[in-house]
Amino acid sequence: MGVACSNQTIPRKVLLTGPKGSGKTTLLYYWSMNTITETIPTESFNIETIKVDIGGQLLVWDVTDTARRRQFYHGTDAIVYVYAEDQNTTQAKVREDLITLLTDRDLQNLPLLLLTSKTDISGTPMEQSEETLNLSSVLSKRSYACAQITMTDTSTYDQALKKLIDLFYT
Ligand SMILES: Nc1nc2c(ncn2[C@@H]2O[C@H](COP(=O)(O)OP(=O)(O)OP(=O)(O)O)[C@@H](O)[C@H]2O)c(=O)[nH]1
Ligand SMILES: [Mg+2]
Repeated sequence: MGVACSNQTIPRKVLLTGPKGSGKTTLLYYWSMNTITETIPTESFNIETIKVDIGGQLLVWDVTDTARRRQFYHGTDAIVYVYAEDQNTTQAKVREDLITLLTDRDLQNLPLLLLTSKTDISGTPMEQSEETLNLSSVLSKRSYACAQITMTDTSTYDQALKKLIDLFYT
């Protein structure tokens, strides 16, 4: 992947979550296999180990947005939240979900990567996303980064992975 990481043997646990159909599994399999694959809706979760340079590994849990999501939180080192604006996912719903997620006692103060997905469809300007979502209260004590991703330009997936790795060291 061409991403620098420290020489650690214990994989970092990453919780990859967000609304249904937002593109989480597409991203997970790209990070894992370096190719875009067809997906089916995730029933519960997917898990992949992603190797980064110099021996680092990420254990990424792709957990879809269900009432049972919480059982996957314990031991998480960083959160990746993927959302795409469409008829089913409004900014208000995303904000509400993010506040519930980020105020959970198992996830407080953990680094967050906030990804706006499917920008080939929505074209949401990323600079506005965290502001539009009005998340300052839950972002103030944590490292976070934002990015736009689209499966039509996989360099956006590579850049998102680099941002995730960087978050572990800020
Ligand atoms: N146009 C477009 N479609 C995308 C993009 N990313 C994913 N998709 C499509 O959106 C659909 C859902 O993608 P998934 O990766 O399965 O989404 P998910 O978030 O894992 O969905 P659940 O498992 O149901 O929560 C698939 O048909 C993908 O091919 C994108 O950037 N642009
Ligand atoms: Mg999925």
